[in-house]
Amino acid sequence: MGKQHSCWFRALFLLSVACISLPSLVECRVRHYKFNVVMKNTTRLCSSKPIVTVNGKFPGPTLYAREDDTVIVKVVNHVKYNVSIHWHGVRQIRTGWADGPAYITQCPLQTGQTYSYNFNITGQRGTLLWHAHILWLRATLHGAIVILPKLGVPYPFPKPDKELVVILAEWWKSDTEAVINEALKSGLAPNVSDAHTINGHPGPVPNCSSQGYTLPVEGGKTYLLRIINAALNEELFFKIAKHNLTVVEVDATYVKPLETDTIVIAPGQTTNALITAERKTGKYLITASPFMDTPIVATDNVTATATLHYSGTLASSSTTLTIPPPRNATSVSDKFTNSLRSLNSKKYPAKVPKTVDHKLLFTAGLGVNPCPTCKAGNGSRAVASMNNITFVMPTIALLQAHFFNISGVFTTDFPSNPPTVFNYTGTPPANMATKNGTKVYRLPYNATVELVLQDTGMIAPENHPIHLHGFNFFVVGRGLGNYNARKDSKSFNLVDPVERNTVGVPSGGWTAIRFRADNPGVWFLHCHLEVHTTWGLKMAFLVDNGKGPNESLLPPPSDLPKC
Ligand SMILES: *[C@@H]1O[C@H](CO)[C@@H](O)[C@H](O)[C@H]1NC(C)=O
Ligand SMILES: *[C@@H]1O[C@H](CO)[C@@H](O)[C@H](O)[C@H]1NC(C)=O
Ligand SMILES: *[C@@H]1O[C@H](CO)[C@@H](O)[C@H](O)[C@H]1NC(C)=O
Ligand SMILES: *[C@@H]1O[C@H](CO)[C@@H](O)[C@H](O)[C@H]1NC(C)=O
Ligand SMILES: *[C@@H]1O[C@H](CO)[C@@H](O)[C@H](O)[C@H]1NC(C)=O
Ligand SMILES: *[C@@H]1O[C@H](CO)[C@@H](O)[C@H](O)[C@H]1NC(C)=O
Ligand SMILES: *[C@@H]1O[C@H](CO)[C@@H](O)[C@H](O)[C@H]1NC(C)=O
Ligand SMILES: *[C@@H]1O[C@H](CO)[C@@H](O)[C@H](O)[C@H]1NC(C)=O
Ligand SMILES: *[C@@H]1O[C@H](CO)[C@@H](O)[C@H](O)[C@H]1NC(C)=O
Ligand SMILES: *[C@@H]1O[C@H](CO)[C@@H](O)[C@H](O)[C@H]1NC(C)=O
Ligand SMILES: *[C@@H]1O[C@H](CO)[C@@H](O)[C@H](O)[C@H]1NC(C)=O
Ligand SMILES: *[C@@H]1O[C@H](CO)[C@@H](O)[C@H](O)[C@H]1NC(C)=O
Ligand SMILES: [Cu+2]
Repeated sequence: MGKQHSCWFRALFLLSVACISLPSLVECRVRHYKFNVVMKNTTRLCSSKPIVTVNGKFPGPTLYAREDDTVIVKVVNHVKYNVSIHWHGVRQIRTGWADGPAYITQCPLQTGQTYSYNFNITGQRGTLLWHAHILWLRATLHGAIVILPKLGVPYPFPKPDKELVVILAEWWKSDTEAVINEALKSGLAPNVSDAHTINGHPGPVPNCSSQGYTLPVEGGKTYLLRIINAALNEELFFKIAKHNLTVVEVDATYVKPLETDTIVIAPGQTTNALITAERKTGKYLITASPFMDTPIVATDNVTATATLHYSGTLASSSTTLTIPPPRNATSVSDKFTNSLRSLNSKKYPAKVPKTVDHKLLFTAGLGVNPCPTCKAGNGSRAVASMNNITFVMPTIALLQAHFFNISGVFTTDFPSNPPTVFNYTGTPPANMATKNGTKVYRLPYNATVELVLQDTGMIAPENHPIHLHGFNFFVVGRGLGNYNARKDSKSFNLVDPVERNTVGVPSGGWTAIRFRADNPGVWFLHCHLEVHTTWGLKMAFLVDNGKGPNESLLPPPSDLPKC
């Protein structure tokens, strides 16, 4: 493991007390990384454009750590944009200052500024991702986080011969900031991407020498694919010709092994799957294609392709093909989603809250507000909201305002239920206007929360992958239509529901999650389709400090960027 060596040597040179004693001399408990945010001219789809990258790489560098390690990432911003980085899914217990969403937990790093994200990885192992959490920079500013189990602790599944990171993303020929700015001006939806990518490559493109990414395998061996959806706006189907995948983990939590020929993965989600190279020889097509079951919502319909290439197979031999599901294959998505279960073993129990202190129902959907300057939108603009509140970004971070008692930045009156009851999944009301606000929902330390996320038919019903910062949650229920507390709560799974940090609210339906508010701070909850986040589908929970030791938010680091 070259990574750990370099980590050890670096730690030695820095004379930090970073490394633990013998016998694991090459093991490092403090992992130092340096992220230089720089522009890089990159060629994809046969055209070159400058993109924002970490260390000139697309996708960015993989961050390796072990459970219980300390991670210190020194980020230096060399580009013209304001930047912040989020460690998606890392719980950040008491260290909200290192979470990353701009204006929620920190002010961004302005050009020339440096900030060291310093956090521990506690009680988590598996695959997560890091990504920019400001503007649309996430399109190219992202990479994998690989958290290995503690030294000497095995996986609860057969040890793979090798591990491979597979990052799915979207590529625009244009500059992505130009794409979203154009949309905000017009009031309409932004242009869809021009290609999907697998580890940075779209696959063969007409008139282009690009052949797509190659995953090399040896016959008979087993591989752990660490699959990440880093796309901005699209849920994806992922498939490999003539090979099944056995899912063993999602969002860095172990699941009961699930064998499938297709996985569904939303932006922000991660999936670890075992694949056995049981074909001995040949080349097999790998596809990443969009899942979208709302007919009027445009998607990038270009399937990204890569090749599973057995060693010893001639480059000239033909590739065994596979047909990806159609973009409206709800049944494929439902089957996969409904089959996921927590491993819930003795060693990795599912600690589902059995009683609930705060029962919440949040609608998640779109809306239409007036916009006199939006010519293309006929004087109105598409927006999005939760419980009819279109979240307005503050100009200083909520966490700062909370910690330093700065008033006037946010209010704590985010509604626990929709302010107006209507047939959420029926014909939407004629008035689709929303209300602006910077509102949070306040929770005492250690409170248990049940949150039902209810899709609405405003403009159109749509699947929303909702991401919660600072916590994992259990997905205890899911259904179509309007959530009916009396009837639907009876069928909740409180035994082995899947534990995640990002969950899809089905189009025209609802999802119920439970979590324990055992992490003090301010935690963002938002749709992980970047277009919906931009339009305002976001809010935050404010979790108070507890009374005991180790139950308070730590003070901010001295290099925390200022607004
Ligand atoms: C990067 O690409 C742009 C065109 O997109 C070009 O104008 C510029 O000269 C290139 N820069 C470098 C260093 O190649
Ligand atoms: C990380 O854990 C170590 C060891 O328990 C502790 O000393 C340190 O303060 C923690 N760091 C943060 C940022 O919480
Ligand atoms: C968006 O698409 C339209 C139509 O294809 C095109 O004219 C426009 O230039 C695109 N916008 C950007 C920012 O690429
Ligand atoms: C590819 O090149 C051919 C001939 O040069 C041209 O006719 C065709 O339009 C090009 N296709 C694309 C997608 O650019
Ligand atoms: C793949 O898994 C499915 C179950 O999802 C099973 O029906 C099928 O037989 C398996 N195919 C192969 C090639 O193992
Ligand atoms: C993608 O496919 C859907 C239907 O399958 C279609 O409505 C939509 O226009 C297509 N998008 C583009 C950009 O071609
Ligand atoms: C999916 O879309 C196709 C047209 O693109 C349509 O024929 C088919 O009925 C749709 N399937 C579902 C399940 O809606
Ligand atoms: C809502 O906030 C947006 C900025 O986020 C602003 O453009 C708009 O005018 C506001 N609308 C109202 C009714 O205040
Ligand atoms: C809501 O609308 C749906 C679709 O039109 C309809 O089937 C359902 O009966 C309505 N529910 C109520 C409570 O009115
Ligand atoms: C949302 O708020 C707007 C502005 O106050 C109001 O006009 C609209 O009726 C509300 N809609 C719902 C569904 O609560
Ligand atoms: C949190 O609440 C649970 C009961 O819901 C209790 O067992 C536990 O001790 C509490 N933890 C703390 C740190 O207060
Ligand atoms: C960058 O962030 C600072 C601090 O929040 C802000 O004042 C400034 O306007 C931002 N710059 C841009 C270009 O948005
Ligand atoms: Cu959404």
